[in-house]
Amino acid sequence: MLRKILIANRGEIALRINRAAHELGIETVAIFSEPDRESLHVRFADEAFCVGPGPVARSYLNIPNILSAALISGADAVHPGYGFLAENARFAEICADHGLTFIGPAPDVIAKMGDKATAKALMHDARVPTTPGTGILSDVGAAVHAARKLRYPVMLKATAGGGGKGMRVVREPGELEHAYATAQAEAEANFKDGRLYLEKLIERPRHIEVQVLGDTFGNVVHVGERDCSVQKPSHQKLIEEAPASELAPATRERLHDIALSAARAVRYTSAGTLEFLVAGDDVFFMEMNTRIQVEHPISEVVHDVDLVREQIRIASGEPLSFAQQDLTTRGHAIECRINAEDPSQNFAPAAGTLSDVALPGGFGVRVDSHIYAGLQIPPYYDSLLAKVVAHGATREEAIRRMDSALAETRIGGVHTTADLCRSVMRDERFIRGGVSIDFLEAFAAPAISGS
Ligand code: MV4
Repeated sequence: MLRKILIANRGEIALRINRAAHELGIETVAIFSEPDRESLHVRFADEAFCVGPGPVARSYLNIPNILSAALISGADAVHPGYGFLAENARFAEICADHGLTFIGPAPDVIAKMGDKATAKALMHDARVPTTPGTGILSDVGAAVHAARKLRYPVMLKATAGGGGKGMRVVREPGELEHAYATAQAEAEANFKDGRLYLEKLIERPRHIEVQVLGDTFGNVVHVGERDCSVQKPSHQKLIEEAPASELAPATRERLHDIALSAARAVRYTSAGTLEFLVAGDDVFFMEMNTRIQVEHPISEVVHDVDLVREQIRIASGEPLSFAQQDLTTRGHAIECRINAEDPSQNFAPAAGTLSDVALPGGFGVRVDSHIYAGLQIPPYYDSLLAKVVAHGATREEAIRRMDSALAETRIGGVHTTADLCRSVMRDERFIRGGVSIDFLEAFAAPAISGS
């Protein structure tokens, strides 16, 4: 087993990793930026190193400083969490070059999945269903030709993208030239890679993803699916649930089988997520995330599996602690992300100092959070304050439990998404289940327009 893990992250996920490591008897090393000096992730770790000032490029993305902290502390492994360096293949490689175990998949798998057109081609070859579309487009002429063949509406996507940047819906031929130019410019500006590809637009799909785990002995299991259709206009998830509701049993089984073949095709190790667009009984591979995800706790509570512990075990060269047939799905779980942002201002991040803080608890409620009264929210990082997870025997029970948990939640000093999440728990379309990715846009429109 590993002896000492450097946690290359901050906030709630750094606490989550710290707990899993300590439970396994593994020592931890925190890193922090200057404004994060008083953070809980620093206080709870066995050692901590300042890696630079607030801006991420100078601290949490500063590879030389993070590596120095790892080597000086004598850590034997690095857990990247999510965001920051979690899907940076070069960082994973540099860790290995310095004798540090990167707690995640192999660098070449991260790189392949990071390039969306490559990932899609790879998955297509592995007989995973993908959205009808093209490879990399040579120019706008190729796009015009391909769009005519696919038939409108279509979607332009940046191969370096993911998460919505450099993406354009094109409903008719007259819009294509402008969409191509702006998507390319956006991708070039954000990723220094303007290459685009084209897909048939899937209308009103749901975003359903499958959690997988692979060990170094070739064992691959799935830990069920999550429905993450309730997303902000920026494509950031707000509410997730496990299992997905209103999914035909045969479609669910097919989704799981597809995810397993996909993970096996790349000899996947560690925790990963395969994202799909689901429309009726049709399933299309979208992308694979080669990290632990924000919403992993809902899969943990319905399957009674500690995904971060499994990541650490796998990186230590241990086999998975269970087989597929040992897993059962028990009840239903929902996660609400409580962010420091103002839903009425198009989810603008709200910096400030937290005054009153009271987080919910009780039977079937789990809260993953790093906040306390008096904490200053720095402007440099993502705005997640707390993940509230409600687990119930049924979806109805989980929704009611979440509603009470959110009613208990008091966070003063900044705007948060708690009230918006509570309104969703009381929305009849959400309660009915199976909403598509367009749900929140329509739901939040009155709040966003201020009426
Ligand atoms: C799509 C799509 C419809 N058709 N692809 C959004 C982020 C990026 N990962 C891919 N995304 C989409 N790809 C085709 N062919 C719709 C989306 C999409 C979306 C997907 C999941 C969750 C929320 C979304 C919001 C808008 C668009």
